[in-house]
Amino acid sequence: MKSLYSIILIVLVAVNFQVAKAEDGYRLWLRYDLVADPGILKSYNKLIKGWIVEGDSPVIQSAKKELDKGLEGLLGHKVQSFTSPGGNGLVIAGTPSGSPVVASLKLNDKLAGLGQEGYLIINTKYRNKKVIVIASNGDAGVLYGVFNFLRLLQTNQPVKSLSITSAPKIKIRLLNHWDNLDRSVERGYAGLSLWNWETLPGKLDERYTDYARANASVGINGTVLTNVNANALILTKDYLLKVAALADLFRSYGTRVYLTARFSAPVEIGNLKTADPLDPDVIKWWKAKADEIYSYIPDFGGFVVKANSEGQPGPQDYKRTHADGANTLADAVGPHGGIVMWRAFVYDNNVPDDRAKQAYNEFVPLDGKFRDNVIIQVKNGPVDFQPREPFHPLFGAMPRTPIMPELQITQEYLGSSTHLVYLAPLYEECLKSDTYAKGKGSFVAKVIDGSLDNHKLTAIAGVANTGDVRNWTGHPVAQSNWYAFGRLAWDPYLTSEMIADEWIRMTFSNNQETLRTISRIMLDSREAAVKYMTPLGLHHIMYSGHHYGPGPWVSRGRQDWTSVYYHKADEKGIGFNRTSSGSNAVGQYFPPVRDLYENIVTCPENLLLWFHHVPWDYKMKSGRSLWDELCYTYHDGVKTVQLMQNQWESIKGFIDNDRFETVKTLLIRQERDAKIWRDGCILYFQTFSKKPIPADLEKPEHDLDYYINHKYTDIPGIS
Ligand code: BDP
Repeated sequence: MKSLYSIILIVLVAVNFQVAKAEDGYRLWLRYDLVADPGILKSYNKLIKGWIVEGDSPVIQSAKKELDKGLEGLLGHKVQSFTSPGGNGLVIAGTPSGSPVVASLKLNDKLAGLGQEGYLIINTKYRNKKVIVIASNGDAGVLYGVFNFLRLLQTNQPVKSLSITSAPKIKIRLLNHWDNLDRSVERGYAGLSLWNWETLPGKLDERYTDYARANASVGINGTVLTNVNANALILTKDYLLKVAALADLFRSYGTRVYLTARFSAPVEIGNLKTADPLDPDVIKWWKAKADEIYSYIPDFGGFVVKANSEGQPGPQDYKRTHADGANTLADAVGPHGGIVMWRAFVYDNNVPDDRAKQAYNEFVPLDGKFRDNVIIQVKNGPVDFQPREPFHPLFGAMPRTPIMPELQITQEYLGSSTHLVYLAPLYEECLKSDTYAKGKGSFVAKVIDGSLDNHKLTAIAGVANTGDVRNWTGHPVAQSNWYAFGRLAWDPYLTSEMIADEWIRMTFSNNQETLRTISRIMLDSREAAVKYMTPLGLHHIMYSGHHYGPGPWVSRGRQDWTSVYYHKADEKGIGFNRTSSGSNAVGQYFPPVRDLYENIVTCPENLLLWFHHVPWDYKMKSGRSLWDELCYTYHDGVKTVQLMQNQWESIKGFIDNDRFETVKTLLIRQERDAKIWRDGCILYFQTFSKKPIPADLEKPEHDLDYYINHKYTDIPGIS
């Protein structure tokens, strides 16, 4: 009998082991597996004997659940919860108002200035016993503190003498979902929308909770559920009740819900004859709609609006300005505490001399004309989420108006969910750009955290890369872009290296060699993509139907949707002259940035063709001609992908096989596609330069026609 039990036990343990080892990526960076290093595990077990979290609010309940789950997984056994403190080694979490124990620690001085979301984590003594305290002024801060504490354990940091204070530098930190009501996702490459409108409000999928947990773990506190190309139906009662069900759930993780508003909604669902923002009936309609929304969702965050852009309706249809439009909506949600995020990604039906200038031209004259609860949402660069763009000239140029950046997490122009591209360096490049708006040190990060122009309303948005595929983002490493966005939204001064380090430790392993290798791959990946797609400042040369592969030859249709409009290659040279002798887009930047870009000698080479039309035999800093440099840079990009493949191979056996094989397979495709980009572009540009590809470089495998006609059969969302 005994041996039968032993066999059953062994089988159970083995099955368990298998389950623990199977890594489908669903758990993201919140895996909470047993701490692998025995010494570190021992030290944690010595220091952590139990926990006590006082308070009853839904957010505090979430904090309790997370701490319980996290500690059990990481320490390998259930860690006892207490109702009153007594012994050594308790983790105490709460607010002074909700937790008598935290109140008795008299932390008010230390908590002052941390707001409702900031927190501190310290080792201290309670009635002479050693404890770890996670305290905040607000419940959300307690939850964020708990996640930070668990992160310390997940990343194997010492927790013996903690003295952490952390508070978000940006108030509203949002994911923007470009999700449609039929569950398709615009520029989504990870399956269907997370929001199952069909089964809402009745069924609350477990995924909604895990989504909210993931967001809260990095401090994301808002989610815009719907596509910027909006459908007015979302503002009808039936849909609003579904939204309310999500809002109720997300609230317990400190997350507010926002929606996109279709400007013509008063006509489409309100039966009005006009959507003119100054029409009294339209004003009344928006107010009533806002009142209705707040009756279902008392903490509704507000609206995101894409107006008069790419065919979307807007105030200009009625000869009104963006400010008129934004203010009408702002007046409707304002009394309830809501905001309007009005997008500056605009371009009308008349093709401008330079699309890159349009947002600045339309918005700068409106500075100071928006209500206090309006914030202007500006893409990181002046064209459209390209692999590399200079920072948007609107940053710093509207001092009397709050400005928020919109970053793209989904990899629309960066290989969708097939290419491994870690985006933190792209975000960081923008955030750390110096606008010189108020002299040296006027970084984009300072514009958006409100410190440069003294704004209280601050926000940041990332276009989400999530979907209903099991691992949320398709490519396992694409999860890091969601993570990195959240971390930078909390603190735009963090570095890509730090963020990658945390994410790899939590997602893959704390093993030094593995960590170093994955980190190297990730940190090199964005530059590699720029090099094999759009080197030296080239941009918008992707295929037109999908944005996955190359299409420098695209020349038909609306001019500013073609590639030839942007690269302007001819027998003389290549690049868009945006200097004072061209479109003068450089004039939208403050000096000395303007002068830096204006001068071909000082213009950074990685933006050269963004700002200059450059002769093919222009001598580059390397001593090579522009043509040769272009060829070498394209080749460098492919070489980096090959190096990434070798590096990945070296960690075989050090991480789970599932994710190892998935990434390996995707890297093979990435190499293939990088070559398609490289060879397609080089062959096409060669028809203008009429110069040979340098002799030491690998020759293209096919002729230009092959690349022009290439069809992908294995890329999500592309057929
Ligand atoms: C472009 C996308 C398009 C979006 C648009 C936007 O291709 O799908 O609707 O941005 O941001 O990059 O409005």
